[in-house]
Amino acid sequence: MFASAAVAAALLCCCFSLHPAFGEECASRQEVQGSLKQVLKFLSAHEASYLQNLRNLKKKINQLQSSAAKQTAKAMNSTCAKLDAPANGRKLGRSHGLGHEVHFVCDRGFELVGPESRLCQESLTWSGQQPVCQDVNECASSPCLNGGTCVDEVNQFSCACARGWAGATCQSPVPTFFVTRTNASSVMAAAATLPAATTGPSVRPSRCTIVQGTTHCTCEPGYTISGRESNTCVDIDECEVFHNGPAGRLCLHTCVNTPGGYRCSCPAGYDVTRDGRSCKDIDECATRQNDCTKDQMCINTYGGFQCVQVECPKIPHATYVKTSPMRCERNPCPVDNKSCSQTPNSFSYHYLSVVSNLSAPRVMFRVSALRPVGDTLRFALLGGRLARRHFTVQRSDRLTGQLMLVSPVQGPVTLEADVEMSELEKRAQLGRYITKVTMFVSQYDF
Ligand SMILES: [Ca+2]
Ligand SMILES: [Ca+2]
Repeated sequence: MFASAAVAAALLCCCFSLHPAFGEECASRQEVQGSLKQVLKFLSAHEASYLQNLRNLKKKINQLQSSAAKQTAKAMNSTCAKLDAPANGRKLGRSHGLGHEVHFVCDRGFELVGPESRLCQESLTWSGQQPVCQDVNECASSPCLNGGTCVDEVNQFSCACARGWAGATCQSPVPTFFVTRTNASSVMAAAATLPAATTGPSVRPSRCTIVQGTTHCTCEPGYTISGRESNTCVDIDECEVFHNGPAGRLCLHTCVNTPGGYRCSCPAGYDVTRDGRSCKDIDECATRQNDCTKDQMCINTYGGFQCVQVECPKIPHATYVKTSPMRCERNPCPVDNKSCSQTPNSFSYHYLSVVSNLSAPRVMFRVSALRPVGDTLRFALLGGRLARRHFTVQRSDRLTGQLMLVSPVQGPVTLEADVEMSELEKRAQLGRYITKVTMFVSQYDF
């Protein structure tokens, strides 16, 4: 401002000097030159300061630019340290980059202790603590009765029963066998005079003691008094004695009597449980005891396993492409091709493993529309007579249909049911989605 005012004053003086009429009032030529010189000097100083300011500004902008570039490079290369999945669990999310989150889930029978997810923070450290998958303590409810000790196992428990009790939860008393006799003298000799032929693993001598003139003869556990003189003990056939007793079956599958005891055996594909009475399916898929190829999926079933391979259906007017191991989606239809647009939009595949004779009715599977379009959803059961004999499809809420088992099934058998979900808008079909459910029913009730 000051500079432009000075220049204007100088120019005015100049102008007046060029008009002789004002000659006397105007400054002399020398004075004008002096003024102009001063103005030029002033302008040069101002120019220098202006240029200096520009240089400073440019420098600052450069600094800002390079620091922003550094930040970007840092953000692009920045990752948090690799995180491991917890033992007996999984980690979801592979990116360890700044701002990314990973999630944790535990295998069946384990519960997560710690945060469900962790975030890669700006400090390039993960938020929170690493969670652990803790074995769910099935013993927490004290399931073992009559002084039994509970042993927590993965996904189950077993009971170590106190003496005199048996059963999965030590619920059954083990009877003790003894007789009381009064003829003391002959009993004491009994063990020594047993004929050799009657001894063996199933026949043992009894043990008798006299208490206040009364003789008590007892046998080892698993044996009972026998013989005219109560001088022998014979093996108890527990399989016979406890056959369908009040405490239930002694063995879930087959009972094998042994001298002084018994054991339970299980069919192929099962292991005897730790309590010795039940059978537990062997998970061939988890233990690599299967021969499925790498293109196939191993489905564990009760008493066995199945290798399955999802192949997209071949139906007229449409082609399908596999979008995940268990799902096929229709390729886009040509415009105005009604035959194509009426074919199902997708096929999803699900495999269920169940035991024989499951009680019915029972919900086996649910199909839901996540983001429905249109005004109506319709659910229906497709499939043959066998499917209709055992299944029905019901709606459980506005967006969900459920496949119900309506009658118990005796295996071994494989049942298939197709659940169709249709989306409609003013009765016009917008889309059809088929869920193919395959149910592997085992031979046994376990
Ligand atoms: Ca026995
Ligand atoms: Ca199995």
